[in-house]
Amino acid sequence: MAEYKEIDSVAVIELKNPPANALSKALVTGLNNGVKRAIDNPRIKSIVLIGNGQHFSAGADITEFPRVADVTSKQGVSLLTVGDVIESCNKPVVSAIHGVCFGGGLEIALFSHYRLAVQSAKLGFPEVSLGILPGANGTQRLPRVVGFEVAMDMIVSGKPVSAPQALQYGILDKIVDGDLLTAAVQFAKTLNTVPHDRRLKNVPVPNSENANKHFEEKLAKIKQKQRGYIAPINCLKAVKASVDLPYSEGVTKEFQLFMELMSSAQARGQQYSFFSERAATKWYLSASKNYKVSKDIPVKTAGVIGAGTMGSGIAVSLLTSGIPVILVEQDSKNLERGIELIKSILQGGVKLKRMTQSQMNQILQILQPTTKIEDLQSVDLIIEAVFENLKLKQELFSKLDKICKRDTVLCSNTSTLDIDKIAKSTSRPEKVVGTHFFAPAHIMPLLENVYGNHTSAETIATVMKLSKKIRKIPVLVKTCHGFVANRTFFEYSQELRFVVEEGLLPNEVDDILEDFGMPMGVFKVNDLSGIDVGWRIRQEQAIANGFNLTTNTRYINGERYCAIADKIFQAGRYGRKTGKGWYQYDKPGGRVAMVDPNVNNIILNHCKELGLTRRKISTQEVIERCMFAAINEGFRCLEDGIASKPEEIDTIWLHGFGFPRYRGGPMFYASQVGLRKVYERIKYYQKHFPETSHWIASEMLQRIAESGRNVPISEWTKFNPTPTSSR
Ligand code: 3H9
Repeated sequence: MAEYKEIDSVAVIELKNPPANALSKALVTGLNNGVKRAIDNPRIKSIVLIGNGQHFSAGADITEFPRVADVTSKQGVSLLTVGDVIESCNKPVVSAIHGVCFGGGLEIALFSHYRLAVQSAKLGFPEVSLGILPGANGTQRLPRVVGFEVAMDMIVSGKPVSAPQALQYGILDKIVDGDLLTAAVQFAKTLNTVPHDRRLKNVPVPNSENANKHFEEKLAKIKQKQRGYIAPINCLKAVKASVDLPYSEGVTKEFQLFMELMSSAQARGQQYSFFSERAATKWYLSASKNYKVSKDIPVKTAGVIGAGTMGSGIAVSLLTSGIPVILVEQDSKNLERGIELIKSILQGGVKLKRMTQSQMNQILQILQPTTKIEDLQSVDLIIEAVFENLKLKQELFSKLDKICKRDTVLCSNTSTLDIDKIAKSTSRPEKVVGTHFFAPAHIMPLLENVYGNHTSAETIATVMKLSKKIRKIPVLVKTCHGFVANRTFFEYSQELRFVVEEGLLPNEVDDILEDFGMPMGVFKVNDLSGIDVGWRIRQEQAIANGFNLTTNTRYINGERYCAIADKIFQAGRYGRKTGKGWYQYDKPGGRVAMVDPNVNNIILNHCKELGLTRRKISTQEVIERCMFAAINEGFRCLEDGIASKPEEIDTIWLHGFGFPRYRGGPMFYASQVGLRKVYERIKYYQKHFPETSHWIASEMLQRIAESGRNVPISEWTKFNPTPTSSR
């Protein structure tokens, strides 16, 4: 776990816990033993700590977090006890850093007396994203090196800094070229004693004159931008303690704030999110088709068809990851508009200093706009982003099948359509796959990849690998109407439209959702995505299923239907782009949503026409109805084999819909409410709303709820009554 060796008068202790040298109890104990061994050996004059493999250390072992006492224990060996041993050691200790040096790893480095790194190393405290704070004195030590303001920014944001930046801040003493171990040993040999100020607890926090002002400003920002999150606030308070209190009291304050977070439901949700994002990328169809054994086709060139908002965003994601793109539009006018859109997105990146003007120019050089679809004949992969219409997509895929080389992967950015129906129009269904991006495609992190009955493992491996390359969080699901994202979101939003039909106004519903932690209420989301888009999807579906949808429709095949959204569409209110939708906006394309009495009149008239008596609806009812409807549909996705584990559904909601990370995702939220209660309430709503089939409880949910025990989320799929594959 920690390997000890001696090079001349230098003891080298290598942190070894692949893949990221997480500081498990065993590794910390090994480190402690190694340092003590070096202290006890009179031949040893100095000590080097270094990481084995790709990183110095990714910090404390998060898998051990459920046992809070282990992480924080002042008895036995913890990060704090080994830190004290390192800091008080009279032989100079040098941390030699490469890869990442995060969290507890950086705390170990800050207990050390000197820090060296290679140019490519990254250093930071990402604890805030796990719902905690750097609890091994990181909040008291970092400010003593970099000052209050920088420490506050690093710890509250959780963002790492590069080695050159760390050198500038004084976190590093030196950046070394060549072999890190050789350089560190050489450096360690030049050291004899540990100067007083090399033990950070002896040093005051520099540049702290304006700490009160910075603290207040940051607190206001957190309350506005990270509404509902408690970890950033405790991080901020802990860093402030480094200025307000002597070291020994500061660490006590840090401990108290750390424990508050560690035992919070938010930390459980955020840590679950960390692991569920990783679990979601591990796809498995069978023993010979899964993420471990299936090989991808390298994507060196790509095509994007459709230069609208989605197509342009997709092209930007590919281009900024270094993949040359051939962008196809049907005519030069639309093509020109797409190029302008791409330029304006890139220009935004330049403005935000995410790239330089010359980097932007280089990116544009690998963009090849064209109106000739034949230009796509030799690309490795194509993403189609045309209108959401099955016939149109089938025609396009049939054409691509004839034009493109045999191993080109054909992807559709459909958000609802069955991939098998699209694949059917080609002679290569094994190469057809869904890549469902979320708007704006260059910003939203989720990529819902969709496999059909004929999609090959190689094609799946290709899009999963590509997703990571273009910095997306991929989730693989099976084809069906709406896949997981839109299937579950549909029930959520439909239930909220019913709530409006029964008594609340759109802004009242949105306020409740935003208080729950959603970044935007559902009606604001509708306005952003376009009321006309939703209307068109509903019309398409109605036509496909052979019925006529009008503003008088109340039931579809006996199912309750709410036509208010269609009435909003009929009133010419298409959302933000027209300056009015569920809300009134300051201007077309504007962002400031205001309540519009005209919308309220449409709703009230709708109810009057139908003879509906409006009523007061509680916050609890709103949350239960939208969340439990989505959760029940989530269980059905598991039953149908559309999703293979709850973590996939949660990752989709976290990164596709901005579900609050501290709640983990809807399925995790259900586990926190308790599945027994969720099930009981679903049965209650079914009794009250028998004409809505999404209240028929999923059999899987029922089985778990009636099992009489608190089944952990990792075991839910064992209760699936209809496991459809071996995934
Ligand atoms: C902390 O330090 C608290 C202290 O301040 C105070 C305590 C008192 N623990 O992401 P990847 C696993 S809190 C356990 O797929 P990449 C990860 O689950 C800690 N496991 O690869 C995955 O496992 P699997 C603060 C960890 O190359 C595998 O490593 N630190 C840990 O894209 C590969 O990970 C953080 O928050 C861990 N700390 O990225 C850092 N870290 O293969 C969190 C990773 O079974 N980690 N694993 O799915 C990261 O940011 C990224 O994982 C890292 C590698 C950049 C390291």
